[in-house]
Amino acid sequence: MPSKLEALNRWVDDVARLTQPDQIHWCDGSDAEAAALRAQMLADGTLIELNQTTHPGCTLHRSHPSDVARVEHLTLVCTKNQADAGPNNHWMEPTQAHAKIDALFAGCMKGRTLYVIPYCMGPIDSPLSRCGVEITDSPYVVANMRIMTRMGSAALARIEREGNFVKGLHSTGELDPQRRFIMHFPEELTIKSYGSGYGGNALLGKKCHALRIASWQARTEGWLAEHMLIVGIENPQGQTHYIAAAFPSACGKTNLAMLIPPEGYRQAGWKVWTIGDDICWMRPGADGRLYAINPEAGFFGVAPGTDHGTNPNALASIQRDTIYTNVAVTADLQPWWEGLKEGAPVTDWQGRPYDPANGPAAHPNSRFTVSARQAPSWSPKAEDAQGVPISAIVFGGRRPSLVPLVFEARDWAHGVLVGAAMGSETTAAATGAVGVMRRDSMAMKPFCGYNYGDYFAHWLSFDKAGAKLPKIFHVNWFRKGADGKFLWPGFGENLRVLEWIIERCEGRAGAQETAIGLLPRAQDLHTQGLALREGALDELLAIDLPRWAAEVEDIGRYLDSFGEHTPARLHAEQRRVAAELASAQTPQKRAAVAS
Ligand code: OXD
Ligand code: MN
Repeated sequence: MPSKLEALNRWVDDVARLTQPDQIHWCDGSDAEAAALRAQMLADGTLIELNQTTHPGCTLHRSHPSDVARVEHLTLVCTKNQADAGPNNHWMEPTQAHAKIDALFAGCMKGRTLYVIPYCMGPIDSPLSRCGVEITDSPYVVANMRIMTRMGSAALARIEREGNFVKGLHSTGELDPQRRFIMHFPEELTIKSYGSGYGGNALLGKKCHALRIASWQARTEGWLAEHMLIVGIENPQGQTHYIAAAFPSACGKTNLAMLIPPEGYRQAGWKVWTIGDDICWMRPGADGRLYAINPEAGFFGVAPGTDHGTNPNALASIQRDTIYTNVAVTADLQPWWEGLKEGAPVTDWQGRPYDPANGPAAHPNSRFTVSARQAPSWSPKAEDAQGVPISAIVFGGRRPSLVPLVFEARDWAHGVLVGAAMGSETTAAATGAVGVMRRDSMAMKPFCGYNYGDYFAHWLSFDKAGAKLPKIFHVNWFRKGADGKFLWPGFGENLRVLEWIIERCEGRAGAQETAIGLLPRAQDLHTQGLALREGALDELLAIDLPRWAAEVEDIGRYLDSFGEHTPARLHAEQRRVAAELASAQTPQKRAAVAS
């Protein structure tokens, strides 16, 4: 028997009976296995070898042009009761959903190999980690899962020891958008994904397991599975604070996780340590603090925009042993994308001679898959079985107007409201219109595996006796001036905002109380050596009271959309902020402020 775990063998047998593969391969995660798969994919054109002198070990995969992003409208959460999935998810009744997708799986692996991938999300020996098994007919998925997770024999041994695992069944099928579904059955800890080879739809350890299924598991087990980067900021005194930050897809999580301090900060001894760039699992420790692990072992990052100026650490990480997907290539087969200052594209992401009339050379959601250990800023603490203690939680989105550069929530309940109210412009990480403002609570809109109202209640439940919770902040790197240009330079300079956040956590930095939370005054931020336009900082820290009142009213309507699932505590918090805004706008208050 391939595994000592009867339930696992039985499931693999059942799937093989349904999908009828020519062969079954149990992945051990070894170098020899990876080399053999790579050779096979190079031979059949699934992978193209890039320039091995400049980019040793790097390959390129071109996906089907209709299969380049997550498909939220085809992603379903299938719970017995629709209310448990909530209005934030597309839903189908489980029996009907299994029947629908199993009909697609029937016979789909004829002529193909069925790969069994045992994997562990998180350090292999961590009590916070959870395991799964993905069955797929895509060797590209196997190669990516080997980078993104702890995959192979050690994971299988843990699964056999624990006796339970998340089941993920995937087939690329015909890559037909009409025959594509990404289904989740949280009550059965099961995922079924058909018809897409794209990362978020096909690497089932990532969004499907580590967020949608894990958020459900986390609710029942008392922890949090979040769409957050984890970064360690070491000050010149050698103390490191860990920050977990939630931003929607393609809003700079990878850049923030790998930030390079501005020159003056570097000279003073500031260092930045990367734990994770996309997913964070957090659990209260014995001392009441929240401890976090990155369940992933690699980065599946957005390539366009990555350059020496924006993210030198990411660029350094992807010079070797990287799988590129849907980037363009130069004449000498080096990977290329918009925003990369060196080289020029000759072949676009679809393999056509590059012609600007066809649009960008690299797909806007083209990606690199690389081991986290290759980042110069990688922290060995990423392997710590106990996780790292979180000092601050940061929420943020793309808000061209209204939302200031940074503010602090008064307390945990206010912070949960701030996270729930998060909004952002949509990006190319999912199919659909780009640049449309939508609410994306805790950046989990596409990833929360259950009713958002219940999720807000779960967040609130951490505020209990003995808890030493992180402070919660909101940032906005994307604020624009009247000329349409960004007011804040972003990237490495964001450390100045993180510094204020850390000093607030240590009780050292000043702030002013406002109706929406605590804001730094200009003198509370260190702006030495920062070239900001005249008046930019005032604009970045200003609060437009009437527009904020309208925003908070809209947040109230949004909370109502989850009906009785929205906790009363959150409604109360929204009403409190609305009342503070109303009183801040009264003439008496204005006079008091002016005097
Ligand atoms: C991702 C996403 O790939 O959020 O991380 O889409
Ligand atoms: Mn993401």
